Amino acid sequence: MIEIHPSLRTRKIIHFDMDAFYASIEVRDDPSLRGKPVVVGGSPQSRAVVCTASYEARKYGIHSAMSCSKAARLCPSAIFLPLHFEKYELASSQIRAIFHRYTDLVEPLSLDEAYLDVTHHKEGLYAVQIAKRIQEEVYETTKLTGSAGIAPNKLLAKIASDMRKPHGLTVVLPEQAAAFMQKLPLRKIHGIGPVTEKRLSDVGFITCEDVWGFSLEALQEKVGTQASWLYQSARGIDERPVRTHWVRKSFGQEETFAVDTLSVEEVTRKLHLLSQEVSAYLIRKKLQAKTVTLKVKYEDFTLVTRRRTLPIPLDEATAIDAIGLELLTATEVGKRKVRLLGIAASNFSGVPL
Ligand code: TTP
Ligand code: MG
Repeated sequence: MIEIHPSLRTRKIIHFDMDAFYASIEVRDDPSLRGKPVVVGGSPQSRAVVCTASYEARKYGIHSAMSCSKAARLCPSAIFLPLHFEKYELASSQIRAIFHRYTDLVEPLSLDEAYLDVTHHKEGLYAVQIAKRIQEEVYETTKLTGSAGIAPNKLLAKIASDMRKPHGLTVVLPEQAAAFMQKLPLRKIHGIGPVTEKRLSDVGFITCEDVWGFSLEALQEKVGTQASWLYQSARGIDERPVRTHWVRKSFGQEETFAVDTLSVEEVTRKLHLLSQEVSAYLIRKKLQAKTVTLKVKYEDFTLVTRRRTLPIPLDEATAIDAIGLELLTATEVGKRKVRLLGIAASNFSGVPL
């Protein structure tokens, strides 16, 4: 008899995610693009990056965040399109209105995806029926397809929605949670990015199953403060509620240089401007931040961040700028060409979390 964690018995969560969202919208609006490799983001002659690519383009190895010039090398016949945010925002608001027909508990994650808590549905529909209806209504309204994951929590639902794209539907029942996670790479857990993945693989953790043999105490020795979260996530346990109101936890601005630069002066000038924008936001929102994070992307796309937390919260541009300058000295700016610079404020005081 397998033991099922009690939290897996209490809720029904859907994660809904549109398929190749920006690209599908462009194809819908220009049927001559159908079946072709389409890349949305900008021109391969510019320094634009890929925002998304149609599934036909993905077969060539093209993916989000790759430079458009590289995408063009991988697939010379690809069609490159600029962004049309008004269209994406319209489709996004249409799908959100459909979600709200079924539950008030909707947590959007981005323009094209959301968690829905459908535990208490007014008409008593099963979660799978709701997900199917949403797929149908989304298609009728927008002529776009989306995929759904249905599970007892957000962690499982998010992984599930990605398993049968496009237009897929994947259900994970409470008794399947552990087996569903078992063979998955830890990287599939929302929140484990490349850096954490590397840190975990360095201590021998590649799949969820690798974590199972360790007690919480033993995990603490290996991964420190992340132990409890990892212990639970690797078993498919996640008790986070679906949150309808997000409190912003950080605000940052970043910019790509027109040409990669070695000039400290140019980077400093940009930092000055970005600090002013971040400060203006904080002041407008009556927020003060204790942590400032500097982000530098070098010409080879390697990314470093440098962070400082202060005893006293701040919002002034000169203060943010000064910390940014100090953090710059801990990078290789001036020695390596810089592609992008960013500065962010976080750890706000005076806001309820
Ligand atoms: P995703 O849901 O990650 O991707 P997708 O909808 O294009 O494809 P999939 O079928 O795999 O879900 O992101 C939604 C949209 O957000 C995407 O269409 C474009 C935008 N986006 C970016 O602008 N930059 C990025 O790096 C990513 C990942 C997405
Ligand atoms: Mg998507």
